[in-house]
Amino acid sequence: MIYTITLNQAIDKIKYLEGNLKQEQNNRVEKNFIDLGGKATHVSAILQQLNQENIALGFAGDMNKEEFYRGLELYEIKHEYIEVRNESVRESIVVINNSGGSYMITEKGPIISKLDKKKLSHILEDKVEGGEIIVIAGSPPPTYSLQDFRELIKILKRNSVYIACDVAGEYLKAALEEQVDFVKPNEHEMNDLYHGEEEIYEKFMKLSGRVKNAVCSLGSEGAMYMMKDAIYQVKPPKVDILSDTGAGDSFVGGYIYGVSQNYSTRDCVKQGIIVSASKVQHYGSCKIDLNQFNYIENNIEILEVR
Ligand code: TA6
Repeated sequence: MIYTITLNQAIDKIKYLEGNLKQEQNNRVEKNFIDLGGKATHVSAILQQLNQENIALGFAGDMNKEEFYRGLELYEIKHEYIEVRNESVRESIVVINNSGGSYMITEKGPIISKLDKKKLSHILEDKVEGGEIIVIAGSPPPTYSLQDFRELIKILKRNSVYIACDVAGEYLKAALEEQVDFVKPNEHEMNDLYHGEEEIYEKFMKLSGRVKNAVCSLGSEGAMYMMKDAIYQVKPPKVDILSDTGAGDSFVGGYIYGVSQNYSTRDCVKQGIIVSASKVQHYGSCKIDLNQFNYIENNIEILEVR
């Protein structure tokens, strides 16, 4: 089984503008979408669309749970979220310029009690078995400390499971120290991890020496991975980008699908690129279309960059 853990769930409110966002002006919305938010929940939505069984776990406020659950039903996601009483699932406002480019404005999220933290630990202790895959992704809520995060990983490591983490900042550092199996920083998160002036490739070589499987996502330029001392970049073909929101999460969904199918690292990265290049052709945060996969796969470029 694949479990996804979103510690801080979100609902995405996507506003596609008539023009480009301007300060001190009334920016008119041309199209309005509501979609599931939350990085690991997006992984669940992608796995569902790829017909790969999985269960979504995490915390979700109970005040607006109907709206959140509607999104889960839309993607037929099986879930066991812990409902946080008298708190709301946070909103992530995504503003998309008419001529491309987007802005994301995300709320902090709920206060998680010690009791609710324990509930998640018990679910994982009861459910997770050896050989399974766990994806933890997204920013934890304000009261979910680094120590809580480390303890969560330690519980998972008691079973020989594959732990994938798509987290940033201090949580990424903690994930590396706790020796998870997979991380996927983007360029910004790589530069946050390694402050020096060296090339992104040099930084990626350092990262690859600290974790079994590392990918650095490069937006529309694809993603890079390391294999036998060489660094490869997997580049998608140019496609019409409607929204890049959730592209990184979709990459993780495709990569994890590859892991579940025992693909090679190269093919896991390719699967991630195919899925994310489909996602950006949709306004929604985690919508893909399998009919787009063939064109993308037949026009992917794999370059040895180091
Ligand atoms: O990566 C896109 C996205 O998942 C948005 O859909 C929004 O939910 C946001 O990121 C949540 O990110 P965070 O890091 O705050 O968990």
